[in-house]
Amino acid sequence: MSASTLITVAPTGAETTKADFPQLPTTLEEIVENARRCEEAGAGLVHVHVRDPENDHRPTLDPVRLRDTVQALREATDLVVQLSTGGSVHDPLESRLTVLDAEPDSCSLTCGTLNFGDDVFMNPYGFMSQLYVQAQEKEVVPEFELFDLGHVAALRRLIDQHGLPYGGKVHVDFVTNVPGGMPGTVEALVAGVQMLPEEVTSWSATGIGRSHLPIAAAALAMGGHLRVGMEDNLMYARGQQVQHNVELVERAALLATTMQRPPMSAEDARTLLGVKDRRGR
Ligand code: KMH
Ligand code: ZN
Repeated sequence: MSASTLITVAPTGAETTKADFPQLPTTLEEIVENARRCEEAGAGLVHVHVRDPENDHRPTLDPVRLRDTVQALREATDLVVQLSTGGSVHDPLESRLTVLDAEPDSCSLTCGTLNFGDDVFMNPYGFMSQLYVQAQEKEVVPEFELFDLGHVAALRRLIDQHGLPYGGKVHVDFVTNVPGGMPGTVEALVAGVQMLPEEVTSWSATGIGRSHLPIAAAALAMGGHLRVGMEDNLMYARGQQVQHNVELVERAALLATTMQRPPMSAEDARTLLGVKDRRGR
């Protein structure tokens, strides 16, 4: 069991609108300010979805915005910068394959298609495979997003077909409680962890909505790492909205410290995940 805890913050996501939730960080300045404060509070990695303030703060995969965001986060923090290749359910696969051109440290790589509420989040095997090889070639460390148990089997297939990712480490993240994916229960998480390929070197978990805290507690107890943030959970407690991502990171850090597995630094997160140092400082 790792002696410390990687806390990932997913500050924005692609689903919540700025109109519905004005405190959601969507501008470059807001995302950088959130990342900086979350790093101070114990986060080691930031999982980024970019929005377009000139288009109602909707999700965008615009290459210039992606690159500017990576650079700004790299200048302002030491966090591992992970770009989402999942984007929004409306993003075409071809656009999602251009995300790595922005040269992030890490990228998400979802290991299968699933129903996503009333939508479908498309991740056919050929797409996953292309993304996996692209990440190897561009020396970007993938984080495998597992929304369902079948996704664990698909990860096995990717490793068998293409070998280990760049850096030699295999980090996965269980995203539980999406309507259409695995439930946010301890039983489902245990089943997923038991199925992990032996090549997996670390895993984290998040629970969408009200499963946020139970999944965090279970992950800590099982030796896993944590992902928190407004992408996954907008409520701090019953009737109390999250006002800033730092609240969720602070609570995760407290929980992890109480469990004798305090938050790891961004530097240690880089080592854990085997990312290439692109900071050039
Ligand atoms: N927005 C979801 C459809 C990822 O970032 O790779 C996909 C998602 C996963 O958030
Ligand atoms: Zn995401």
